[in-house]
Amino acid sequence: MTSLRFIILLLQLWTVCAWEDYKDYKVLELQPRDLAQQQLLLNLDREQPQWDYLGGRRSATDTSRRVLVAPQQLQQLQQQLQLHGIEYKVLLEDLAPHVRAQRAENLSSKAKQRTHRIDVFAAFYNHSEINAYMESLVQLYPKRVQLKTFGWSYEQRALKILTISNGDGRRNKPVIFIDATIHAREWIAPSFALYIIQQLLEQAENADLLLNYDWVIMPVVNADGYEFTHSDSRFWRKTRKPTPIEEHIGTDINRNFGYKWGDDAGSSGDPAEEIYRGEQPFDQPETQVLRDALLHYKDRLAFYLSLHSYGNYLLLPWGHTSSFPDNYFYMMEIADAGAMAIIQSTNGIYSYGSGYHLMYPTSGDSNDFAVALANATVAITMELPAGGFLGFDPWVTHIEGIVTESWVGVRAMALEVISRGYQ
Ligand code: 0X9
Ligand code: ZN
Repeated sequence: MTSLRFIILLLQLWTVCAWEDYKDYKVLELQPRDLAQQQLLLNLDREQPQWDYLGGRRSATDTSRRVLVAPQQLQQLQQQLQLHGIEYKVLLEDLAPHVRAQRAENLSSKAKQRTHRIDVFAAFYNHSEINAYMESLVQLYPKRVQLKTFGWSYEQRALKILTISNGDGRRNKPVIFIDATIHAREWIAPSFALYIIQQLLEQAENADLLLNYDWVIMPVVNADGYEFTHSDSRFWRKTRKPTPIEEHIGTDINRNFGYKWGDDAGSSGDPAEEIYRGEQPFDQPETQVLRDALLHYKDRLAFYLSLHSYGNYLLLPWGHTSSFPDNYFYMMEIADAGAMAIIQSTNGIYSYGSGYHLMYPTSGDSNDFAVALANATVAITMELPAGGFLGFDPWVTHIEGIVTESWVGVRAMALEVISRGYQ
């Protein structure tokens, strides 16, 4: 064995050791009977941080909820469900083989690839692969692509933002700004960001999207968390910066923005929770980078789109209050164009409206910040479709279907923004 192969083997062994295998973690499918029970699950989700994602809906037509439960927490959850009369079944007895199979699918699919061009449909890529790919685009399209490191993550990963133009040399066009991977485990989001990049650079039919607008794309905001989902713990959501409580790591970037930060209805001050807002607004370097990037484009931000999963939603501001921004109906028309285009192409159903009303209150999220403090005319948080057992974990074989459908929606929304002219 050559020494290089030996080193690779050691590295592989090391990643296997670090890997959280989710042995005996169960996936429960809950069937709330009515709206009251759905609300109850949302409340339980808030009160009991150990049960992740009780409130999340898979799609408009599916009223069931799925939840990941650690072996030591199963009994307590079952008791709660029985107490409230909520029906459930055990969908998966042990998540470990599923996580293993998905990891194997992804690694073997990547091993087969021979070109430097990222094949979006063939695998999920980690942070360094995505950065390397963006670097290669600068070489390939020197007149159309700019890549800037806007800052570094807590663990010192370069946070890169790509600007795509049509190369006509016109400066300061209005901007369509897209970010992805604020939440680490939402793997379909960076894949979709990469697909959008390829559509804009490689497909001549999309030239209309670049005539009077530049596209600014940040595929991985939460670089440390995302890397951690590849190397250690597939369902990690937050950043990786320690909190004041030693056993709890990470902050939710989407509660860490400094507009209406700190409201208990839409975020948590408890580092144990998945929606922990941090000790101070913007105390996460990743939030600072996204803030600075949005402020950089402040007076030409025609459309801010934040890619998340899951649930098939186009969420508009506000998240922090039940009232609506001044141009809410303008934003609704943009969302309507996206939802209609998707239903016509695949029958996919998206719900759209204010995040507060459609999903749950959020305070300190990027969407509200973009509108309130970075003057975005339109801001939409797009919750892409669910996949896999938990919604965040589509199989590689499902990437193509999800990203091609989503592109139909994003293209239609961008065209709607463009046809109305930047206002
Ligand atoms: O909770 C979040 O941050 C987002 N959902 S996710 O499942 N991807 O975590 C929703 C953000 C919603 N934004 C507004 N309500 N404005
Ligand atoms: Zn998210």
